[in-house]
Amino acid sequence: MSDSAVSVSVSQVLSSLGIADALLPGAWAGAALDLLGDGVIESRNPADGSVIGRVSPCTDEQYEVVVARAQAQFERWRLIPAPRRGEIVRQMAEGFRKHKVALGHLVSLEVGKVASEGAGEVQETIDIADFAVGLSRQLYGLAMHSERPGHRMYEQWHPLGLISVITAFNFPNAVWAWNALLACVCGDGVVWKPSHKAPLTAIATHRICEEVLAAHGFSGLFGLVIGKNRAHAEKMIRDHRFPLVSATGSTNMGRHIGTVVAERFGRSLLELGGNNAIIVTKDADLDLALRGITFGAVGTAGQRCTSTRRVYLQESIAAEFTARLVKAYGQVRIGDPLQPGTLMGPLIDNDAVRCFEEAIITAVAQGGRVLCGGKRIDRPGSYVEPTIIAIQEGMAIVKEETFAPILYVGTFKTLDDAIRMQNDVPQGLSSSIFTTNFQSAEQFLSAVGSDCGIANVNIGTSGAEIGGAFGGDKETGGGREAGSDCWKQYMRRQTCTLNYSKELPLAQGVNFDI
Ligand code: UN1
Repeated sequence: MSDSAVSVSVSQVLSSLGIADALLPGAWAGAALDLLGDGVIESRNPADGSVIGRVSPCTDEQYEVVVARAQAQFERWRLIPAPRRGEIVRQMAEGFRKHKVALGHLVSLEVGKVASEGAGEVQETIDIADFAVGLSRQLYGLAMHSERPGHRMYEQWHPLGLISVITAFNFPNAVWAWNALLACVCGDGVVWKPSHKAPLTAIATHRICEEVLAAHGFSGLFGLVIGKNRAHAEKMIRDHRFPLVSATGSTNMGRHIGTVVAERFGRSLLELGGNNAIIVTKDADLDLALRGITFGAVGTAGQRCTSTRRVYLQESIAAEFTARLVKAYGQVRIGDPLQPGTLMGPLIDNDAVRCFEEAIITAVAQGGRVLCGGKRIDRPGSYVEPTIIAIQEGMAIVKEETFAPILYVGTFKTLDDAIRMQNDVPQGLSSSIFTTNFQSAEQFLSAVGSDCGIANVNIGTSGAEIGGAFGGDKETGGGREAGSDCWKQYMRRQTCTLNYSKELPLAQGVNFDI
């Protein structure tokens, strides 16, 4: 473990992002960074518990200003041709490229990701921005053949309106970008309620985009609403000005948001809990499996929705592979996220450490055996040991998502059993199999295989590229974000039928002649 000081200073990072000494205009930000003042939201570095910034939360009046401004700008923005909107998003991508290093460091300072993961997160934002630029010329609708003579039928996609984006601490930059940058080329406005645990990353991210928008006369098309508690989120989900609420967080949070938004016939796009498993068959390339599992379970200190939480090993390889896994865990360098070579940083805060400790106590009480780790690390900051727990079938805790580096390891006899156990949880986000057997791989990917939104072969459960649709079913919420055709959720579909004949034939052969 490394004890050396943070190699990158907070003030350097903030000043290179242009947010060190400036009070952000509340009119568009809805929050002011107030490094020396008495802002009530404290951003803390989870690596040592120090306060790295204070933010004044958005007031009710500011909320109104932010939403009204975004709404007014949306009404003009929707008339801008989509490829032109794409050009403006391209300029935002340039901003993210320019600030990639500093913004990545800020992510590390604020949420404890190791340096390459902080930079990787900003890269994910750049990737989705580039994707959105291409998409801005491909918002295609279908043309259909009408059953009536002299008629033409097609569908077209119009901007939807204002999108509310509610994000979690663990991807404080990229998950917003998945939503906002697609919504932007689709012609929408966006109001963002980030996690109060990562307000500085949100302010810096927002500022990069606001500069571009302001240069084109669209200042405020993106709004930012930072609050200490759930009050603003509660307001947003009830606010009819948001036809779509896109939210990332816990299943409990999503159940509440989904219900409230459905009641007013809004749409919700939910990306909730995951409980992702990796199956390793006896013929797998075990070196690959070892690396895939370690990154999936220990990377981001187990704080991704896609983190690997369960592993099922075929019986004949289980003992030896488990020993290798325990050995690999012993080699994980834990410490300051910005120190070169660190592989695992801290958890986000002390509450997360408590959840980690409680889950381990519960697992042991239910018959689990701690094979390594299991404790808080005695040093400043919210550090815990990456933990492996041998499980038996039927342990209730294994069906829950704990946002921490706890890996449950079980065994199986047949692939049918493994797939059944992998699916036997309420969540349905990501899943993997490590195998060199073609039939096992295809069975895992078949309609009776994995029930998750993401199913991988010889790749871990986390670290998806933006090109595919990201999300999962069951209690993961059913939403799909990022690539593929996810853009359709940010637009409204209109089916148009034109009659260019001199007759008025009715569909389905109905006669109604007067
Ligand atoms: C999340 O944890 O909410 O696939 C998002 C991954 C990342 C995104 C994770 N691309 O792990």
